[in-house]
Amino acid sequence: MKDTKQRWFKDSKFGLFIHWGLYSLLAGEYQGRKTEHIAEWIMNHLDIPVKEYEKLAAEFNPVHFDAEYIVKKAKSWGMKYIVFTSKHHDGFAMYHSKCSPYNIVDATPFKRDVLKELQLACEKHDMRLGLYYSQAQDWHDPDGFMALKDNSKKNFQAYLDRKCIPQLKEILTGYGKISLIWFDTPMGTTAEQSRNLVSLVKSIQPDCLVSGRIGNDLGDYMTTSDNFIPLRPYRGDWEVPATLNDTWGFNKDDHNWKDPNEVIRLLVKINSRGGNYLLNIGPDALGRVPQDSIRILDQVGTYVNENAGAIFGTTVLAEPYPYDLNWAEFTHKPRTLFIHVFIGQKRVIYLPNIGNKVEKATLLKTGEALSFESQKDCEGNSVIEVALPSSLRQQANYCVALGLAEEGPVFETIR
Ligand code: JFZ
Repeated sequence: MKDTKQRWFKDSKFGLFIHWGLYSLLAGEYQGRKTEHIAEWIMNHLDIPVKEYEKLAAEFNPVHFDAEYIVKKAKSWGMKYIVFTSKHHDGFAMYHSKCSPYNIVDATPFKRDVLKELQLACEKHDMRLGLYYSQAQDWHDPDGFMALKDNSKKNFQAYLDRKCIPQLKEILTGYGKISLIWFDTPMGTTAEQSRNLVSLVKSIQPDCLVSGRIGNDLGDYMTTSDNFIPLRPYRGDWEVPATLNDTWGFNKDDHNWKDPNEVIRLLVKINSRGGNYLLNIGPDALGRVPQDSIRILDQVGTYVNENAGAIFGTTVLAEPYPYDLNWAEFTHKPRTLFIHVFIGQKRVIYLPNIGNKVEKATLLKTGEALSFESQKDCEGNSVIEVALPSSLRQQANYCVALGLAEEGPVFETIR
């Protein structure tokens, strides 16, 4: 079982992923050709030669980047940690690296160490900072792996020694407390190489977590496949990395934004199963966060703030609710069941198989008491019915808290 043994990770529930790099400048299109894939992979998918891609650095001048704005926004959305791409597969360091001039300070007209800015903003606003670092794929270094290409002639260890390890040392020593390193796509990394990278991280910052994608079954917690949620409660600590549209890095043509209500539901679903939701934004070439991302996350944040008590500090139910519902998700604290309702037009909440004695029902965001009845249905199963005030009938996305008499099981199994 993967266990971070760290309270902050278990309690976080919601974090912000930031994919930002030279690819953001291309925004999904290079010399009139568009990528059909995730935008940060454009160099690979469109076969842009290193010497060509490198030239992007000279144009990278994201004057609107504002670390404090992003951190304050994340805080306002209820997020507890940020994971920033310090180096993605393209090999470009988004901080002032001393071991590779291919970095945002030395290679761009911008010359600002955005990681330093992010660190300071996180410290100022009490936000945890984690760093994505692409340890295996590096499309800039001749010995770094590149997916979908021939890697057979590469000396991967030489790349690790020359770039990956020195850069990890830099990001773990120069930017304050780093709460986690988000390794990714381990590809051909051997078990020994993975173990060595983990040891390196822990030797510099013992409390720094390592993501599941270090490979070889290592890592402090499980990272699901992108945008995928385990069906059953997964024992141990885990996280779902997810997008708001269909790309991580900015793509000007991707308007397939998720409905904010769907995002709220995904968050609660993931939390109810014990996971954290690491939700992505992809700033553009000028460092601006897409307005659609802000719009969606502002709405999600409203739900999170109004119902924080039903999200943070919740624990996974020993037994999930035995029926598949299309209108609700449940979270739980000792002696309290939270019913998150996601569809409108409901007159009552009718739930069979509540085994525990219900003592009270309240609308969480206002504290308003709701009338309810506990009965037996014709088959002898316990049923609870909560009356919803007419003011709620047009609404979706609210949470009803049921106070329970006992700490024991909440639900009855289906007999
Ligand atoms: C990886 C990256 O390649 C991608 O650019 C992005 O950073 C994302 C968060 O992580 O993408 C993956 C990695 C693994 C799987 C899918 C996408 N996987 O195992 O299914």
